[in-house]
Amino acid sequence: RDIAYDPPPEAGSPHAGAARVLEANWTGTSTVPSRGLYPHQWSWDSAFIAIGLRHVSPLRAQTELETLLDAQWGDGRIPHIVFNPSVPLDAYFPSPDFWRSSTAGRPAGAPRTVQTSGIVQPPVHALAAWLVHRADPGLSRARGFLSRVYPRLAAWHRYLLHRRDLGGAGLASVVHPWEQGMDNSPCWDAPLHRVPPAPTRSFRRADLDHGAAEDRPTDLDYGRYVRLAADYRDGRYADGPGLFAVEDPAFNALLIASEHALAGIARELGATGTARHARAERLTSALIERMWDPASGMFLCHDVRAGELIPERGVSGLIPLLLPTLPRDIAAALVRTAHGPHFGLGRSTRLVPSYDLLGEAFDPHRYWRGPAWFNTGWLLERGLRTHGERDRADALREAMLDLAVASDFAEYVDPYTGEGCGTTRFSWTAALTLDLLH
Ligand code: 9YW
Repeated sequence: RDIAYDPPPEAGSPHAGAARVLEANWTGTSTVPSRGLYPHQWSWDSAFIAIGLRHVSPLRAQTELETLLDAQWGDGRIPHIVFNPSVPLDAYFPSPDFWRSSTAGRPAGAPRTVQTSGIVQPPVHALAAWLVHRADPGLSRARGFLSRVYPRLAAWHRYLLHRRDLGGAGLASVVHPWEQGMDNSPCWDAPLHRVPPAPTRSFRRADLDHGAAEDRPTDLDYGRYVRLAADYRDGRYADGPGLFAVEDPAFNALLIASEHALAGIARELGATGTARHARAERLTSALIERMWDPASGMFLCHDVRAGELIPERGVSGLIPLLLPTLPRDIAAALVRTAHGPHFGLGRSTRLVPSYDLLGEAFDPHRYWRGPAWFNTGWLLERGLRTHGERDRADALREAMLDLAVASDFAEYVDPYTGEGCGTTRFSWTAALTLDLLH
């Protein structure tokens, strides 16, 4: 008879519920963000998913990242979507025939065997790979996990730090709002204004088949997204000055955190990692110099085209709290801002909203214009813990666990009431719940 010294989680527990979501969204080689709305593999979703999956199956977590990295382009970029060939073309827009990665002479060394988008998403991958390794170092070593992923992750960071240094400050720029991952954040309104929208009748939005229109970006937003992506594609995904180039604090903070993780990976593989830590420090200084706004007590996005900070408070400006070597006064100011009137933690909100509660564009239900998301909550929770704010981190953790379970792992929630919005059984919500439970 089997003796279960380490009993499995109880059937009705949050742990079991979250694991079930990831099981249902697993395709055999990776995890879809959600079965209906997002039926392919997404880049930063996979990184967050791997961070949670490592507690259930380190093998699946490694495979998740390996599948994504198999779709890496020759120039080092990791595409934001890897398409599942068995999903019908009209299930998601923009589909592979829009991006044309594997046709038209394969731009910038796009892979031959899989179809992908041509833009990127935030670089959470090296951080995820390092955490996944540490969950089961024996398995990782036996499979040569780190030695296989390290050169790819290094090429990814090289791409971002060289080809994407569009502002010349040593930081990475995003060339599309989808790249930063917070699609319709009010931070993008000003720079997007320069982009002439593609006509609405030139594309069909599959997202509205699954999500309520008032919870999603508008048609005008979509017209601009389509125009920007089509221009980038038509320029064969060459990186240079375009209509939209923004340095974003969360994107760059995640790059810095991942650079520190790469140093850890390098050390594990017998190198020193010193140069990587040093680069991460240089990036941290550049981030502060370029995007810290003492008057707002947070980081702001830098519009590279206009050469100025964007005067909108988005949650991405709090995410650098994740960085352990942030100067003390900056970390303290970020903690105050998160718990002040603009984000309301510990006062009016249950989870950190994606945008300024007092901002003109605030809408508690519309996607990245106010609702609270679990990935940004998780990053902030880690940041609070890193800077010794245990009680506040515990409070945020409790709220996240409560709301994730109560909302059936919603994609995002109303920051005041915690009511679920968007889709349910969303993979990164389940994965990060698992991570918080460990
Ligand atoms: C879309 C998959 C992606 C996330 C993004 C989120 C959304 C795609 O879904 O974008 O169709 O709007 O904004 O961060 O990676 O979960």
